[in-house]
Amino acid sequence: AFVTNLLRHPTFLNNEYSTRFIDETPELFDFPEQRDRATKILTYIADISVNGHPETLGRVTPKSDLKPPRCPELRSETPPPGTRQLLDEKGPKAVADWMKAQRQVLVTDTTMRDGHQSLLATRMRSIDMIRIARAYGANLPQLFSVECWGGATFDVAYRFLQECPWQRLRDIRAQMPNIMTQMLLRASNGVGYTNYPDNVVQSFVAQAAKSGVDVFRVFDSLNWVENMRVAMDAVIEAEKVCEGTICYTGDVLDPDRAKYDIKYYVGMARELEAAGAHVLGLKDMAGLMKPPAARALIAALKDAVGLPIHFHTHDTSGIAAASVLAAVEAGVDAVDAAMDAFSGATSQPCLGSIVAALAHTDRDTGLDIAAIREISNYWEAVRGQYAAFEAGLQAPASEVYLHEMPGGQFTNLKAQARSLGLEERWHEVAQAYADVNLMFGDIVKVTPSSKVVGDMALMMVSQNLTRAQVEDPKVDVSFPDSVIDMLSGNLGQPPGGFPDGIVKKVLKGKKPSTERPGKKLAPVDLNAVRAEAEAKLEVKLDDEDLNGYLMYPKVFSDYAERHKTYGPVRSLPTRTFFYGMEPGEEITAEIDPGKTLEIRLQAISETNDEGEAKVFFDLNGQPRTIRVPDRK
Ligand code: BTN
Ligand code: 3PY
Ligand code: ZN
Repeated sequence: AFVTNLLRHPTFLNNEYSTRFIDETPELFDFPEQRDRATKILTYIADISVNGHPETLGRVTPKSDLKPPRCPELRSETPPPGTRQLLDEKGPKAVADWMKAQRQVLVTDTTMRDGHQSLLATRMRSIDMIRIARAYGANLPQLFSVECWGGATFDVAYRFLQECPWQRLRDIRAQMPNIMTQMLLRASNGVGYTNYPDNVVQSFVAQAAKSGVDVFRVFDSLNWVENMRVAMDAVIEAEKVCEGTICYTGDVLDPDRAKYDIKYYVGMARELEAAGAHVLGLKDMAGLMKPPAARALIAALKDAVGLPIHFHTHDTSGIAAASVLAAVEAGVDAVDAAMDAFSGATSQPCLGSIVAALAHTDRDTGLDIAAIREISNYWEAVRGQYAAFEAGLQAPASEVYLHEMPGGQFTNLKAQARSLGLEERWHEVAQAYADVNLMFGDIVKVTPSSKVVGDMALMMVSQNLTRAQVEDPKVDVSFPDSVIDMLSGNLGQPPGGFPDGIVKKVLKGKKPSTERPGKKLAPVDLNAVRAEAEAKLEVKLDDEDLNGYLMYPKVFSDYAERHKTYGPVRSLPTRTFFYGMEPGEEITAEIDPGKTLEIRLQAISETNDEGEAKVFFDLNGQPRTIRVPDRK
């Protein structure tokens, strides 16, 4: 192994070594660990090749003639300075001033976060993002930001992809040093589904800033600004861009939905400005903002606050690009879009088309449409690898105006409905979702409040309960835990509070809390938790690990346990990760910069009497055999 390391070392290969090379090159000696990690990866490949991946079994398989994703040529060797340099040199307030001073519409690319969250159940792996990040920096340096972190991507990375979300962030940041990275943060709910103690939220934000997040889009799932302050203050403290965000629901032009009228949103915008936001986010998570509403609301917000406005929407209805263009006419400063191949339906509207529509106008984005096409071609090939996770909308659906489900929830809830045998009754689920919303007092529905509404809707359809029955004090109903939790006040307060009748019924007369949930949660002793978790998992936890554990103790622990067995599987090609290898196939996996494993699967034996199969590999020229249980 030492000789292999020596012969492969770039310094040695380039004839640049001196007599002290061996003494000065400690990595020549780390073969035991490399061998260990290689064995782990081979164990993973062997297992998946024999048994299949539990997540893709029985699902659509990628086309066999799929072309591998190819990165475009870089248009510049060193990435031209962009928004990241502005933030680092002049700070977040300067970023906000610059945004307002621009005529050009600023564009955020959401492909690496909301795009795949809304189309592929959040299953995109880090390797597919990191590979293209350099091309973003070199070829699209005018982008305002790249949304690539937070929301559901955090727990899905640990839970389903067996990889570290923090490492993803650091790697994207390193490859794309000139464009601001952006994350979605659920305020006091962090990147989870529950309200965390204040110091956990603060620690998480500080770590995210340190690991590479530049823009924090902070929202609250009930639009309660009071519950956003801890997170917003932490972002401001870290000197990153605090995008204080309004979640849009209802229809500002519909007199029957007067609860969420222009006055309501203007009031919230003023509160966010007073709370110190640098940018005002307008988050239309379900894609409800029709073009005339966008025109009216954005004009009103521009009038009311001095902050630049950043508009986010979803194309579920098929009309989102028109809303974006209406927002642009009304003077919006920045908009979100997904790269063409990851756009449309429950995702964001199409980035290339928006850029083309604005070209040669006074609000031209300045983005290179050919560069966009090339990057989108890369994404097209990437998307093909994830065919198993496509669950999408076949056509635009105005039904979204009925149910108001967030784009990121839609496919998820549909899958949940399927698993309960309710697939055929999807339109009833949609109607129930709408009914539950009104029963809860017409609330904002976005993670985590959207999950609560979804849980209740599924329960009603599966038990054939109507809204009237659920509200009837004489009908006995056993409510989902998430409903009890929300109506107890544990996610905070919606505008106007929850209706008394339903609260009484759900809580059986117990008094709900109307205080900020974080106020009564004791601070967590971070060092004690770290020591405890290290002892339990028998691994050292760095600060990133600790913050992952604090958000998701069980999910992180399971990840850490699997990591001991399977090692750095993040470095495997996506096809291998989900489908294993065929005899005769060869792949490479870069487990560390410059440390590449060349893996060839030679053969798979018959399963023996003990139920084990042998998988024969060639690893960097050496034969290796791995035995795995055949669980088929
Ligand atoms: C998951 O549990 O769904 C995702 C993580 C992968 C778990 C690995 S895949 C190989 C082995 N076989 C299993 O059934 N689980 C582990
Ligand atoms: C999330 O919180 O993950 C969302 O995408 C909300 O829209
Ligand atoms: Zn979204």
